[in-house]
Amino acid sequence: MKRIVISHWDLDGLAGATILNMSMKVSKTYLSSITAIPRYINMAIQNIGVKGEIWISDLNPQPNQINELKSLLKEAVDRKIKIYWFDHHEWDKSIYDMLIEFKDNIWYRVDPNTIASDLVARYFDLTDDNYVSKLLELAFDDDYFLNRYELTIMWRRILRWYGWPIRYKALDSFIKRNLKPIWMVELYKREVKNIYENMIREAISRSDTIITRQGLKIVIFQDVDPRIHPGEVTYIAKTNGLIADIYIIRYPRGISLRSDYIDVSLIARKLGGGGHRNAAGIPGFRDINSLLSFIVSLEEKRKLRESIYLQ
Ligand SMILES: [Mn+2]
Repeated sequence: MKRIVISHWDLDGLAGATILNMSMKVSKTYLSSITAIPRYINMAIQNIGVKGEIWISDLNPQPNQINELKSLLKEAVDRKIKIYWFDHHEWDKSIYDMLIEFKDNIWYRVDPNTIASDLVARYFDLTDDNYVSKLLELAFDDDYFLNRYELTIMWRRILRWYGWPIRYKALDSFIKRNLKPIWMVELYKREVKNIYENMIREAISRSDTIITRQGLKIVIFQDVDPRIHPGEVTYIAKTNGLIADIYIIRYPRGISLRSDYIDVSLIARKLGGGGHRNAAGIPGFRDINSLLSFIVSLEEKRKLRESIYLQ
């Protein structure tokens, strides 16, 4: 029986994929982005053939992928392939509704109060394992943007900077229980650190500030290089006194939304994306004007104010 892992490529995703590889015999691991979920599920199904398992971690299915996912799940049922899915992003209700008819074939655990790799570790009862707890600490540090360790920042930047081959190389090091391989440290010092920090400063210098009629302050970072992490731009902007209610980071292939107290996942979900309350994204969406008018319409309906939360 073949077992395939599909996981996100960031630290939480890599940690989840690592724990799955440590806990079971895995024939193949695919690292994926949110938009590529259906493509990799399809590849996994073709690769397995008949009878097997697909384990997914740290990836949230998008409402616009529903039809594609539904036909893939039907194929998985026909081929006796069972799916296990761990995630910590908010899933749209339409996804849960679609999954009902597949309840014998798909097992999922979605808990926005933690990270996906923590759910995986708990499933395999590995949270007390020394190496696993270090891995989880790193993933928490990245996902909650605590930045307590320089190692977190190094990995976050390296994983964004170099793309797929380096992400697989990182996974390989993690599976070999090496969280700080020399190749990564050298690459970071030689090629990433300075250029990355310059790019963040440059993105901040080109930002636009908009204040809506109701007084909502929105900062837009236009055309940001995809290698720059949205949390880092926002974090450094805030440190420099650029304070806003909502931050919009516009990438060549999508938009990221950040806020300290407004539920931006509400905005993202309505426009075909998703995420968390204070960090969400809309893959493939770039139309700032319609995004702004949508935010204003929510604000006028007082939806955004109702979403304001205190932590
Ligand atoms: Mn992730």
